[in-house]
Amino acid sequence: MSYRVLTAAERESLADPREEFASEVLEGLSQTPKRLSSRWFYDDEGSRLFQRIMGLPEYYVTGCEHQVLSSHGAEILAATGGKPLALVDMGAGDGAKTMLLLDALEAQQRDVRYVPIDISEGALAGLSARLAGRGLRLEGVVSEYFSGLKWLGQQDRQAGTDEARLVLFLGSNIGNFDRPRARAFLLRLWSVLRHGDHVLIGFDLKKDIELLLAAYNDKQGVTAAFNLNLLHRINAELGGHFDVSRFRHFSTYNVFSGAMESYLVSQAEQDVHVDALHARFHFKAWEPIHTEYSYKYLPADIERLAEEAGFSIAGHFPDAKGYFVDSLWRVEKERSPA
Ligand code: AVI
Repeated sequence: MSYRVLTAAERESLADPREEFASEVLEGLSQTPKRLSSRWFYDDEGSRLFQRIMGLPEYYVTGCEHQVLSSHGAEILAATGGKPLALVDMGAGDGAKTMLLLDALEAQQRDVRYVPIDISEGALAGLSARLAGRGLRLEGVVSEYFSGLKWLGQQDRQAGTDEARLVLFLGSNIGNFDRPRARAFLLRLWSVLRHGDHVLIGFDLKKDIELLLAAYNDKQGVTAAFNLNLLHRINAELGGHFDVSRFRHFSTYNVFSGAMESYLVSQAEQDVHVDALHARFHFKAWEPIHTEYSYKYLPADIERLAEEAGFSIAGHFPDAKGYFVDSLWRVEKERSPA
Protein backbone atom coordinates (compact mmCIF):
# COMPACT_ATOMS: atom_id res chain seq x y z
CA MET A 1 0.00 0.00 0.00
CA SER A 2 1.26 3.50 -0.70
CA TYR A 3 -0.19 6.75 0.42
CA ARG A 4 0.47 10.39 -0.06
CA VAL A 5 0.05 13.13 2.53
CA LEU A 6 -1.08 16.37 0.90
CA THR A 7 0.80 19.48 1.91
CA ALA A 8 -1.13 22.37 3.45
CA ALA A 9 -0.73 24.29 0.17
CA GLU A 10 -2.16 21.37 -1.83
CA ARG A 11 -5.07 21.01 0.60
CA GLU A 12 -5.77 24.72 0.34
CA SER A 13 -5.64 24.69 -3.45
CA LEU A 14 -8.25 21.91 -3.48
CA ALA A 15 -10.70 23.76 -1.26
CA ASP A 16 -13.24 25.06 -3.74
CA PRO A 17 -15.20 28.04 -2.35
CA ARG A 18 -18.09 27.45 -4.76
CA GLU A 19 -18.49 23.86 -3.57
CA GLU A 20 -18.28 25.00 0.01
CA PHE A 21 -20.94 27.65 -0.66
CA ALA A 22 -23.18 25.01 -2.27
CA SER A 23 -22.85 22.56 0.59
CA GLU A 24 -23.41 25.23 3.24
CA VAL A 25 -26.53 26.51 1.45
CA LEU A 26 -27.86 22.96 1.18
CA GLU A 27 -27.17 22.25 4.83
CA GLY A 28 -28.37 25.64 6.11
CA LEU A 29 -31.66 25.70 4.20
CA SER A 30 -32.42 22.08 5.12
CA GLN A 31 -32.28 22.85 8.86
CA THR A 32 -34.94 24.13 11.19
CA PRO A 33 -34.49 27.00 11.87
CA LYS A 34 -32.95 27.77 8.48
CA ARG A 35 -29.61 29.53 8.45
CA LEU A 36 -26.94 30.90 6.11
CA SER A 37 -23.56 32.11 7.31
CA SER A 38 -22.71 35.82 7.05
CA ARG A 39 -19.33 34.86 5.57
CA TRP A 40 -21.13 34.46 2.24
CA PHE A 41 -22.28 38.10 2.17
CA TYR A 42 -19.06 39.26 0.57
CA ASP A 43 -19.24 38.60 -3.17
CA ASP A 44 -18.41 41.64 -5.36
CA GLU A 45 -21.85 43.21 -4.90
CA GLY A 46 -21.91 42.39 -1.17
CA SER A 47 -18.49 43.99 -0.71
CA ARG A 48 -19.69 47.10 -2.57
CA LEU A 49 -22.79 47.27 -0.36
CA PHE A 50 -20.68 46.86 2.78
CA GLN A 51 -18.50 49.79 1.66
CA ARG A 52 -21.73 51.85 1.43
CA ILE A 53 -22.83 50.65 4.89
CA MET A 54 -19.55 51.91 6.31
CA GLY A 55 -20.41 55.39 5.03
CA LEU A 56 -23.99 55.45 6.42
CA PRO A 57 -24.84 57.99 9.13
CA GLU A 58 -26.47 55.27 11.30
CA TYR A 59 -23.54 52.82 11.06
CA TYR A 60 -21.39 54.48 13.75
CA VAL A 61 -18.80 51.62 13.86
CA THR A 62 -16.56 52.85 11.05
CA GLY A 63 -16.48 56.48 12.18
CA CYS A 64 -15.72 55.47 15.78
CA GLU A 65 -12.82 53.24 14.77
CA HIS A 66 -11.51 55.91 12.42
CA GLN A 67 -11.48 58.32 15.34
CA VAL A 68 -9.69 55.78 17.60
CA LEU A 69 -6.96 55.09 15.07
CA SER A 70 -6.40 58.72 14.15
CA SER A 71 -6.20 59.88 17.75
CA HIS A 72 -4.50 56.85 19.39
CA GLY A 73 -2.62 55.28 16.48
CA ALA A 74 0.78 56.51 17.64
CA GLU A 75 0.14 55.36 21.22
CA ILE A 76 -1.02 51.92 20.04
CA LEU A 77 2.09 51.45 17.93
CA ALA A 78 4.42 52.70 20.66
CA ALA A 79 2.94 50.09 23.03
CA THR A 80 4.24 47.33 20.71
CA GLY A 81 7.90 48.32 21.43
CA GLY A 82 10.54 49.83 19.21
CA LYS A 83 11.64 46.90 17.03
CA PRO A 84 11.00 46.81 13.28
CA LEU A 85 7.37 45.90 12.80
CA ALA A 86 5.46 43.44 10.64
CA LEU A 87 1.94 44.90 10.45
CA VAL A 88 -0.24 41.93 9.57
CA ASP A 89 -3.69 42.91 8.36
CA MET A 90 -6.53 40.35 8.45
CA GLY A 91 -9.35 42.00 6.50
CA ALA A 92 -7.74 45.17 5.17
CA GLY A 93 -10.73 46.07 2.96
CA ASP A 94 -9.93 49.28 1.11
CA GLY A 95 -7.00 49.93 3.49
CA ALA A 96 -8.47 53.22 4.77
CA LYS A 97 -8.01 52.32 8.45
CA THR A 98 -4.59 50.81 7.96
CA MET A 99 -3.53 54.02 6.28
CA LEU A 100 -4.05 55.83 9.59
CA LEU A 101 -1.66 53.44 11.35
CA LEU A 102 0.85 53.69 8.51
CA ASP A 103 0.80 57.48 8.86
CA ALA A 104 1.60 57.13 12.56
CA LEU A 105 4.41 54.68 11.79
CA GLU A 106 5.90 57.03 9.26
CA ALA A 107 5.89 59.80 11.84
CA GLN A 108 7.74 57.47 14.26
CA GLN A 109 10.23 56.57 11.50
CA ARG A 110 9.86 52.93 12.43
CA ASP A 111 10.88 50.26 9.96
CA VAL A 112 7.69 48.51 8.83
CA ARG A 113 6.66 45.67 6.60
CA TYR A 114 2.95 45.71 5.76
CA VAL A 115 1.53 42.20 5.29
CA PRO A 116 -2.16 42.15 4.31
CA ILE A 117 -3.63 38.63 4.17
CA ASP A 118 -6.67 38.08 2.00
CA ILE A 119 -8.20 35.12 0.22
CA SER A 120 -8.94 37.35 -2.78
CA GLU A 121 -6.08 38.21 -5.12
CA GLY A 122 -8.17 41.03 -6.61
CA ALA A 123 -8.60 42.65 -3.19
CA LEU A 124 -4.83 42.59 -2.59
CA ALA A 125 -4.09 43.95 -6.06
CA GLY A 126 -6.50 46.86 -5.40
CA LEU A 127 -4.92 47.51 -2.02
CA SER A 128 -1.37 47.54 -3.34
CA ALA A 129 -2.43 49.93 -6.13
CA ARG A 130 -3.95 52.23 -3.49
CA LEU A 131 -0.83 52.12 -1.32
CA ALA A 132 1.61 52.52 -4.22
CA GLY A 133 3.73 55.61 -3.94
CA ARG A 134 3.99 55.46 -0.14
CA GLY A 135 7.44 53.86 -0.31
CA LEU A 136 6.11 51.06 1.83
CA ARG A 137 7.41 47.49 2.03
CA LEU A 138 4.19 45.64 1.15
CA GLU A 139 4.18 41.85 1.07
CA GLY A 140 0.60 40.71 0.60
CA VAL A 141 -0.28 37.04 1.10
CA VAL A 142 -3.12 35.51 -0.89
CA SER A 143 -4.42 32.82 1.41
CA GLU A 144 -6.76 31.99 4.22
CA TYR A 145 -5.77 33.91 7.42
CA PHE A 146 -4.13 31.14 9.39
CA SER A 147 -2.18 29.61 6.50
CA GLY A 148 -0.88 33.12 5.80
CA LEU A 149 0.21 33.58 9.41
CA LYS A 150 1.90 30.16 9.47
CA TRP A 151 3.70 30.95 6.25
CA LEU A 152 4.91 34.21 7.78
CA GLY A 153 6.22 32.30 10.82
CA GLN A 154 8.16 29.86 8.61
CA GLN A 155 9.59 32.70 6.56
CA ASP A 156 10.74 34.54 9.68
CA ARG A 157 12.41 31.41 11.07
CA GLN A 158 14.29 30.87 7.80
CA ALA A 159 15.37 34.50 7.52
CA GLY A 160 16.13 34.67 11.26
CA THR A 161 14.23 37.97 11.53
CA ASP A 162 13.27 39.31 14.89
CA GLU A 163 10.50 41.72 13.95
CA ALA A 164 7.72 42.54 16.35
CA ARG A 165 4.34 41.52 14.93
CA LEU A 166 1.10 43.42 15.21
CA VAL A 167 -1.92 41.58 13.81
CA LEU A 168 -4.95 43.73 12.98
CA PHE A 169 -8.46 42.34 13.21
CA LEU A 170 -10.44 45.55 13.05
CA GLY A 171 -13.94 46.80 12.40
CA SER A 172 -15.86 44.56 14.80
CA ASN A 173 -15.30 41.51 12.58
CA ILE A 174 -14.89 39.49 15.78
CA GLY A 175 -18.56 40.32 16.51
CA ASN A 176 -19.67 38.11 13.61
CA PHE A 177 -18.48 35.04 15.55
CA ASP A 178 -20.58 33.71 18.39
CA ARG A 179 -18.73 33.52 21.71
CA PRO A 180 -17.37 29.94 21.39
CA ARG A 181 -16.23 30.63 17.81
CA ALA A 182 -14.60 33.91 18.84
CA ARG A 183 -12.68 32.05 21.54
CA ALA A 184 -11.63 29.29 19.11
CA PHE A 185 -10.50 31.87 16.54
CA LEU A 186 -8.41 33.76 19.11
CA LEU A 187 -6.83 30.58 20.46
CA ARG A 188 -5.81 29.69 16.93
CA LEU A 189 -4.34 33.14 16.51
CA TRP A 190 -2.42 32.76 19.79
CA SER A 191 -1.06 29.41 18.65
CA VAL A 192 0.51 30.79 15.44
CA LEU A 193 2.02 33.89 17.09
CA ARG A 194 5.14 34.31 19.23
CA HIS A 195 5.46 35.42 22.82
CA GLY A 196 5.35 39.22 22.92
CA ASP A 197 3.55 39.67 19.56
CA HIS A 198 0.45 41.89 19.64
CA VAL A 199 -3.03 41.84 18.17
CA LEU A 200 -5.34 44.83 17.81
CA ILE A 201 -9.00 43.82 17.81
CA GLY A 202 -12.04 46.03 17.18
CA PHE A 203 -14.96 45.38 19.55
CA ASP A 204 -18.32 47.07 19.25
CA LEU A 205 -19.59 47.85 22.75
CA LYS A 206 -23.04 47.37 24.25
CA LYS A 207 -24.98 50.60 24.05
CA ASP A 208 -28.44 52.15 23.73
CA ILE A 209 -30.55 49.58 21.89
CA GLU A 210 -32.13 52.29 19.68
CA LEU A 211 -28.70 53.11 18.26
CA LEU A 212 -28.05 49.44 17.51
CA LEU A 213 -31.43 48.98 15.84
CA ALA A 214 -30.91 52.07 13.67
CA ALA A 215 -27.41 50.93 12.64
CA TYR A 216 -28.70 47.62 11.27
CA ASN A 217 -31.98 49.01 9.85
CA ASP A 218 -30.76 52.11 8.04
CA LYS A 219 -33.25 54.47 6.41
CA GLN A 220 -31.83 54.12 2.90
CA GLY A 221 -32.22 50.33 3.03
CA VAL A 222 -28.57 49.58 2.25
CA THR A 223 -28.31 46.99 5.05
CA ALA A 224 -31.51 45.36 3.79
CA ALA A 225 -30.00 45.17 0.27
CA PHE A 226 -26.78 43.74 1.75
CA ASN A 227 -28.71 40.98 3.52
CA LEU A 228 -31.01 40.25 0.55
CA ASN A 229 -27.98 40.07 -1.75
CA LEU A 230 -27.33 36.64 -0.29
CA LEU A 231 -30.43 35.37 -2.15
CA HIS A 232 -29.29 37.09 -5.37
CA ARG A 233 -25.95 35.33 -4.90
CA ILE A 234 -27.63 31.93 -4.57
CA ASN A 235 -29.62 32.70 -7.74
CA ALA A 236 -26.51 33.77 -9.67
CA GLU A 237 -24.05 31.12 -8.49
CA LEU A 238 -26.21 28.11 -7.76
CA GLY A 239 -29.12 28.52 -10.15
CA GLY A 240 -31.51 29.49 -7.35
CA HIS A 241 -35.06 30.65 -8.12
CA PHE A 242 -35.57 33.02 -5.20
CA ASP A 243 -38.06 35.81 -5.88
CA VAL A 244 -36.14 38.23 -3.68
CA SER A 245 -39.12 40.60 -3.41
CA ARG A 246 -40.96 37.92 -1.41
CA PHE A 247 -38.37 38.13 1.40
CA ARG A 248 -37.65 40.96 3.82
CA HIS A 249 -34.70 41.99 5.93
CA PHE A 250 -35.28 41.90 9.69
CA SER A 251 -32.66 42.81 12.26
CA THR A 252 -33.20 42.82 16.00
CA TYR A 253 -31.26 42.93 19.27
CA ASN A 254 -31.17 39.87 21.49
CA VAL A 255 -30.89 41.19 25.04
CA PHE A 256 -29.91 37.77 26.40
CA SER A 257 -27.00 37.02 24.08
CA GLY A 258 -25.99 40.66 23.44
CA ALA A 259 -26.07 40.28 19.66
CA MET A 260 -27.76 42.05 16.81
CA GLU A 261 -29.33 39.20 14.86
CA SER A 262 -30.26 39.49 11.21
CA TYR A 263 -32.79 37.43 9.32
CA LEU A 264 -34.35 37.11 5.89
CA VAL A 265 -38.05 36.47 6.40
CA SER A 266 -40.25 34.76 3.81
CA GLN A 267 -43.34 36.96 3.45
CA ALA A 268 -45.45 34.13 2.04
CA GLU A 269 -45.58 30.36 1.94
CA GLN A 270 -43.44 29.31 -1.00
CA ASP A 271 -41.13 26.68 -2.50
CA VAL A 272 -37.79 27.65 -3.98
CA HIS A 273 -35.79 25.37 -6.24
CA VAL A 274 -31.99 25.65 -6.39
CA ASP A 275 -30.83 23.89 -9.57
CA ALA A 276 -27.19 23.25 -8.64
CA LEU A 277 -28.31 21.59 -5.40
CA HIS A 278 -31.10 19.56 -7.06
CA ALA A 279 -33.19 20.64 -4.10
CA ARG A 280 -36.44 22.44 -3.40
CA PHE A 281 -36.82 24.31 -0.11
CA HIS A 282 -40.18 24.93 1.50
CA PHE A 283 -40.82 28.19 3.38
CA LYS A 284 -43.82 28.66 5.63
CA ALA A 285 -45.31 32.16 5.67
CA TRP A 286 -43.11 34.39 7.91
CA GLU A 287 -40.45 31.73 8.29
CA PRO A 288 -36.97 33.22 8.93
CA ILE A 289 -33.48 32.37 7.66
CA HIS A 290 -30.89 33.47 10.20
CA THR A 291 -28.04 35.23 8.36
CA GLU A 292 -25.85 37.16 10.82
CA TYR A 293 -24.80 37.70 14.41
CA SER A 294 -23.11 40.96 15.39
CA TYR A 295 -22.13 40.50 19.02
CA LYS A 296 -21.71 43.53 21.26
CA TYR A 297 -19.33 43.47 24.21
CA LEU A 298 -18.82 44.86 27.69
CA PRO A 299 -15.22 45.68 28.70
CA ALA A 300 -15.39 42.78 31.18
CA ASP A 301 -16.34 40.36 28.33
CA ILE A 302 -13.28 41.52 26.39
CA GLU A 303 -11.01 40.99 29.37
CA ARG A 304 -12.36 37.49 29.96
CA LEU A 305 -11.92 36.58 26.30
CA ALA A 306 -8.29 37.80 26.30
CA GLU A 307 -7.53 35.78 29.43
CA GLU A 308 -9.20 32.64 28.03
CA ALA A 309 -7.23 32.86 24.80
CA GLY A 310 -3.79 33.42 26.37
CA PHE A 311 -3.33 37.18 25.92
CA SER A 312 -2.74 40.03 28.35
CA ILE A 313 -4.32 43.42 27.72
CA ALA A 314 -1.81 46.09 26.75
CA GLY A 315 -4.46 48.81 26.42
CA HIS A 316 -8.06 49.65 25.58
CA PHE A 317 -8.54 52.50 23.10
CA PRO A 318 -12.18 53.62 23.05
CA ASP A 319 -13.68 56.36 20.87
CA ALA A 320 -14.84 59.59 22.50
CA LYS A 321 -18.49 58.45 22.77
CA GLY A 322 -17.59 55.08 24.29
CA TYR A 323 -19.39 53.17 21.51
CA PHE A 324 -16.43 51.14 20.29
CA VAL A 325 -12.99 50.03 21.44
CA ASP A 326 -9.83 48.85 19.73
CA SER A 327 -8.21 46.58 22.27
CA LEU A 328 -4.47 45.85 22.13
CA TRP A 329 -3.51 42.39 23.38
CA ARG A 330 -0.08 40.88 23.96
CA VAL A 331 0.62 37.19 23.34
CA GLU A 332 1.68 35.46 26.55
CA LYS A 333 3.36 32.11 25.88
CA GLU A 334 4.86 31.60 29.32
CA ARG A 335 1.51 30.60 30.72
CA SER A 336 -1.02 28.57 28.77
CA PRO A 337 -4.47 29.97 27.93
CA ALA A 338 -6.95 29.71 30.84
C1 AVI B 1 -18.42 43.12 9.00
N1 AVI B 1 -19.25 43.23 10.19
C2 AVI B 1 -18.42 43.59 11.36
C3 AVI B 1 -20.44 44.07 10.08
C4 AVI B 1 -21.24 44.05 11.40
O1 AVI B 1 -21.52 45.14 11.93
O2 AVI B 1 -21.57 42.98 11.88
C5 AVI B 1 -21.33 43.59 8.94
C6 AVI B 1 -22.64 44.31 8.89
N2 AVI B 1 -23.81 43.74 8.88
C7 AVI B 1 -24.76 44.65 8.82
N3 AVI B 1 -24.20 45.85 8.84
C8 AVI B 1 -22.85 45.65 8.85
